[in-house]
Amino acid sequence: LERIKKETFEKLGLSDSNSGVFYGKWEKFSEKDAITVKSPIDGAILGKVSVANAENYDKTVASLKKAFAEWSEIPGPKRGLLIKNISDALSEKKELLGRIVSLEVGKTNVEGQGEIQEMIDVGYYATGLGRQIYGNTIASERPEHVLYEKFLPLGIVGVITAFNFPSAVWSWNSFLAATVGDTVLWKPSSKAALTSVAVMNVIGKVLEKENYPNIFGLVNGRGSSIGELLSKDERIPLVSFTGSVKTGRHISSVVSGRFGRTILELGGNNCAIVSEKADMNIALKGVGFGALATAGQRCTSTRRAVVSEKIYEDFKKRLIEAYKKAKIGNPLESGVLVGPLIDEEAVVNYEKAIVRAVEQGGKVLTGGRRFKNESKGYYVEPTIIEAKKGMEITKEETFAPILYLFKYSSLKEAIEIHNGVPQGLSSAMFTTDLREEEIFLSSKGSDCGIANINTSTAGAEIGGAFGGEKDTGGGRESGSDAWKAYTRRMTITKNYGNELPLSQGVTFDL
Ligand code: UN1
Repeated sequence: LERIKKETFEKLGLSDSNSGVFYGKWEKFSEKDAITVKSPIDGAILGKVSVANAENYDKTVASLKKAFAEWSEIPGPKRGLLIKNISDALSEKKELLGRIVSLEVGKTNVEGQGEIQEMIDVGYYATGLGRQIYGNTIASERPEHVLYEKFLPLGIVGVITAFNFPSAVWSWNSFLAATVGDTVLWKPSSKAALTSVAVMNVIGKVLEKENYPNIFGLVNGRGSSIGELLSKDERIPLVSFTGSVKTGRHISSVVSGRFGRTILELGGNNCAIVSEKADMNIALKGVGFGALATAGQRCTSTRRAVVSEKIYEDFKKRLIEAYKKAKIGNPLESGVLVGPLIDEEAVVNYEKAIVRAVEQGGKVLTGGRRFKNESKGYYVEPTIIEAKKGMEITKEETFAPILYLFKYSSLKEAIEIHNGVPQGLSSAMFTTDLREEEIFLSSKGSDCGIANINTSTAGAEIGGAFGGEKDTGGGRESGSDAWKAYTRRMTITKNYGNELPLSQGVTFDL
């Protein structure tokens, strides 16, 4: 690990002490309150990242405000081309950046690479968007009038990200926001500070080479102080937040109190319904991937499986077998499917959830304990718990590989269990029956923002809009027309006639 770290750090321009504040140039490293980044793989210190203070926070926002004046004037297709150059640069460094993600947050090698690929994908999507920032032309009720709309840049967009997708979720927001003409202030999770520095290092060089103003600012921080400054900041008309329901609720009230806008991507408690008409192999793989990938630390992780009573015992047996085969350990080793949790606190939360599940009548079918190996990393055994309907713990999101298994006898009951939680991000149904599938996708079915048939709740592509309902917060990011959220819509009525006819038949003889 030491060797991998050394090589990756060198090639990405990282050191033991890194500045975590960027406003066109890097602020000097400061020891005060610096974040000490530990690798969850073995608990070893990777390096330090300094944090922003009120003064350089302000400097960063001021630089973004200045940049906005210039950047928003540049034509969309040109802005898109800059994002293309950024994506090209990220592609060149993909392997190294993916490795930093693995070292810092414990993703397996392929998942670390996938994370960077997700940034590259959304970057190329944004490049095309640069030529497709369009509004509608609407039939006017008045003669010789044109009614149409434009989507104009909004200003500075604040993006607060979580540790589990430390760069991809930032890029969903930032690349779209920049393409529509905004500038972006990034406040990363203090658990993923190094990744933010590595990414901004690559991007900063492209901005400099292309001679564009500084459109991306970075302010690392610990605790809530920087997030709080950002939420209250009148200069930031939109705040996109990914994280817990509790923090999201707070940010939402602060930002809406000043009539700012938010995009919220909060908790998920995603469920897969497995019908007796499912293709069993696909269902096992789909549920297994959803529950185990990123050690159950995705917003889209499968946390509940509701299985038809007709196949319940068979499915259960085979899923347990699959779990027992899944290799746990150093995520950079080939063949490992389940890496560590992010930190000790996450392990404790996992243990507490299991104790509560058992108290509430759940039965541990496999796993349930901290996973011991020779390293000091934060490993746990992937766990399946047979659950009873209504168990309180199954309504919460525990960021760990814990899967609750339920049995159903009718589709109506399955959907009731499926929807019976406060969150509404992702969902899945495994079936080959057209009727069941369409019910699941109808207004009587899944109440989530994302629904999947015969594929996992996790692993959404960037082309669709990403986000969910209820406590998930209602925001949409990434593909489809999610870009509109980063703009202000202007409705335009133009009279090219020689009279002044009024709408709704009103006359006004002045
Ligand atoms: C998240 O967990 O916040 O759909 C994002 C997925 C990934 C993104 C997850 N593409 O699993």
